[in-house]
Amino acid sequence: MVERTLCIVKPDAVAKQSTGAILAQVEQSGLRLIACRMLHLSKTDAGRFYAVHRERPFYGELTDFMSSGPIVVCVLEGEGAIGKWRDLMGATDPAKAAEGSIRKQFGTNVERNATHGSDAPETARWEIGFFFGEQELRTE
Ligand code: 3AN
Repeated sequence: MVERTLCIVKPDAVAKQSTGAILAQVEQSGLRLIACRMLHLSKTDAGRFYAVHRERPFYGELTDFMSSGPIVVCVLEGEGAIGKWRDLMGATDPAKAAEGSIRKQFGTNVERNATHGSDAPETARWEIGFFFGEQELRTE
């Protein structure tokens, strides 16, 4: 099934000038970039985006980090895009991520792990709608 998923290049990877290298690997994997934008989240917006994690002990640090600098948000499309992008990213903790995965190559630790990817079709829809309007997602 052709799916869409949200990809975020997080502040650590943008600051290290790794955005281009990461997006090149995304395109080489066969996933298609259908929308892309750089922006700087406020702490409030980072809190809204990660609201599902608000009870977790790392919520404050995570939202501080995600609002600490610019991010690049992209929508990826392709056959099984949600799982494919998560496989390409690797495990949440870069130390445990597979060799060659994005988080292994570009991540530092469980918080500064270079990228985000949606984990299911409903979350993908919600996360894409958080950043993009219909006009930006048109492919014809
Ligand atoms: P994933 O992004 O791989 O789906 P989740 O959903 O467990 O991982 O966590 C959401 C985000 O919260 C992760 N991308 C990560 O940056 C951050 N996070 C997870 N665990 C921790 C932790 N122990 N300390 C700091 N940040 C964390």
